[in-house]
Amino acid sequence: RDLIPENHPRRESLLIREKLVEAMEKSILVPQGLIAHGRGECFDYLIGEKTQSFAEKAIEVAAAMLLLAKSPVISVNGNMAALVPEDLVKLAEEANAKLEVNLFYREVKRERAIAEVLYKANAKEVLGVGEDASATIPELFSERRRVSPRGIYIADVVLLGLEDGDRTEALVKMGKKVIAIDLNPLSRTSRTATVTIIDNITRAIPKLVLKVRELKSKSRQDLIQIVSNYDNRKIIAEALRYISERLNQLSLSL
Ligand code: PTJ
Repeated sequence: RDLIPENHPRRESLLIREKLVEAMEKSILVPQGLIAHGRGECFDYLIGEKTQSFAEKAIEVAAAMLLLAKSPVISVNGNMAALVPEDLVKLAEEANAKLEVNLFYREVKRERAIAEVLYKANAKEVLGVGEDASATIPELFSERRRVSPRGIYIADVVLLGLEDGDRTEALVKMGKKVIAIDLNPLSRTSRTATVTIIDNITRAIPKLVLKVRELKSKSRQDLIQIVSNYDNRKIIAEALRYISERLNQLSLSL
């Protein structure tokens, strides 16, 4: 951290890397999480490291969907806990959602470390730790299949970030609505989710908190209206077009 100069043009991005390395040292993050983040950084470059309009639209729909849900759950993995623990807790509070630890590389030590980070950030309850993850998502073979019977198992809306495609597919097959935050518009998660926020979790989660707060005053009818005309394929197509047009512009300006 001390080795990163104050005026380094990419200081913020480098500090995020430091956060991830620290989280890895505390067993919150797996080394594979660093690699996943690197892939994300590359896509973030391509979208200009800003929340673009395709993400703003998805954030609005996601906020309305969370407010309309009966049992919304925020699924937390190592990368999310390392980067945005306070905002995840705020989001859970604002949207009246539960927080559940769900890991691809599941280990009790990691589950506990992640729950501890969330409790430190003022979480009231964290599901999915140890014996609590006693229910099983059908047709899923990774450790992500183990979920809380009080949380993801009975949820109607699940928000997740940095995910492998298998669980998203399995959750959708169970009839759940899935809100995914993924910088890669081409990933299976992005293409399978009900709503895909193509943005960095470090920007998307705080923006989602604000949007939920803003939409809370709307009527149920207004919220249904926001959700009803949404087409996720259009959002993904918009992101891909944005990237290709941006690269085209950049190639002309060299
Ligand atoms: O903590 P665990 O055990 O659950 O493991 C988590 C990882 C991330 C290691 C695991 O889920 C994994 O291997 O994920 P993938 O299949 O690499 O997918 C991660 C996706 O998240 C990729 O499409 C990345 O582009 C994207 N991504 C990476 N960093 C960010 C991101 N999306 C949003 N914000 C980011 N900061």
